[in-house]
Amino acid sequence: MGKLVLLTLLGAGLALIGERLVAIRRRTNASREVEPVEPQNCHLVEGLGYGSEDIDVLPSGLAFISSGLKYPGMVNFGPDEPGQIFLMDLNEQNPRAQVLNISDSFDKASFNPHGISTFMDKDHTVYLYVVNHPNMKSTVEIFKFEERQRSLVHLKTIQHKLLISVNDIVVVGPEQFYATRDHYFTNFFLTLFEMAMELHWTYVLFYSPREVKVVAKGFSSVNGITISLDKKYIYVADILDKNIHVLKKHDNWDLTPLKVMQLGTLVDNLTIDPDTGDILAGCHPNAMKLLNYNPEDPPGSEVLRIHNVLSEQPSISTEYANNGSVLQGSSVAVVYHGKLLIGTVFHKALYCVL
Ligand SMILES: [Ca+2]
Ligand SMILES: [Ca+2]
Repeated sequence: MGKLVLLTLLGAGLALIGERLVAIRRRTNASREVEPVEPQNCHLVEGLGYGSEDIDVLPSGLAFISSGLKYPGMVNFGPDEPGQIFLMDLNEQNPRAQVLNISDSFDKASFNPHGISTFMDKDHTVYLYVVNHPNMKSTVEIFKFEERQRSLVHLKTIQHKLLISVNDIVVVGPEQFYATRDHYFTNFFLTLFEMAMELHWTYVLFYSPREVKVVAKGFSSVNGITISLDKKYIYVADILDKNIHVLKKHDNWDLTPLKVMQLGTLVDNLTIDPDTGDILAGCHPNAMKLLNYNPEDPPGSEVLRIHNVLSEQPSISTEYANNGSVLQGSSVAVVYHGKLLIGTVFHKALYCVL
């Protein structure tokens, strides 16, 4: 009798594991190949070979780029050096990526930049907020941008017990931001369990010096976040559920769900076209290739544009798609008056004139 129970339990356990493995393959689009969509006028950006996970552009056309992310489960081809922030002026004919100096008061040796967001105050001073993972923890670093010196002055490190596994942020006021938590568990194997069991335990947080609160929850793995041009709506990507959530922002900073757009691809960071308000989404067409990296069959890249986001029927078009022969693991795309810049988790960056 004991043996029979044991065998039944073993069989049930194996069936569950098998079923979950199939679910992981489905969730990561493990058998998907992309159809190429490649604009004519593109070239790889010199000097940006080791990742450009997130990009944020000022209204003036200056683009900040976070580079050199080290993230559990993700390959890294860079030298064993700390991460950096680069700057590109998208007004230039042939924009170059230039590394920004960081003030000595900041611990540069453990700098591991991830999501970023810029903020301009009333006197036009520019601040760059950076999600940092020093020793795999999560902090938010506030820098002041010195345009003439092309440098960043470190002002403050923000830590909080709810700022865990932070992926991206969007700054909405001085020291006020929304942040996304992409995993519930911090242990790598437990995060795999979390993914396999399709737990929806991640959230969006609002942070201010006075108040820190969870403002939206129930996501599988919430990743990129940005704000609409009119500042009334917050857009967040749930990478494992392959969708973008539109949330209404209230005066007390609470968010309420408005709608969800399914995209069928694993959505990473989100940005806004300043001319149209469209969302640009950096996506992973096949995340299994990203997690299980094989140089013979590398992960591809995909950039989607969501038009008329707030209308009844938003439409979706593909701005860029490549099987990894040119660009691997696209995580973000920005547009600035007819120019397109695409960043990746650990690979190169591509600049196109549309
Ligand atoms: Ca961002
Ligand atoms: Ca991200």
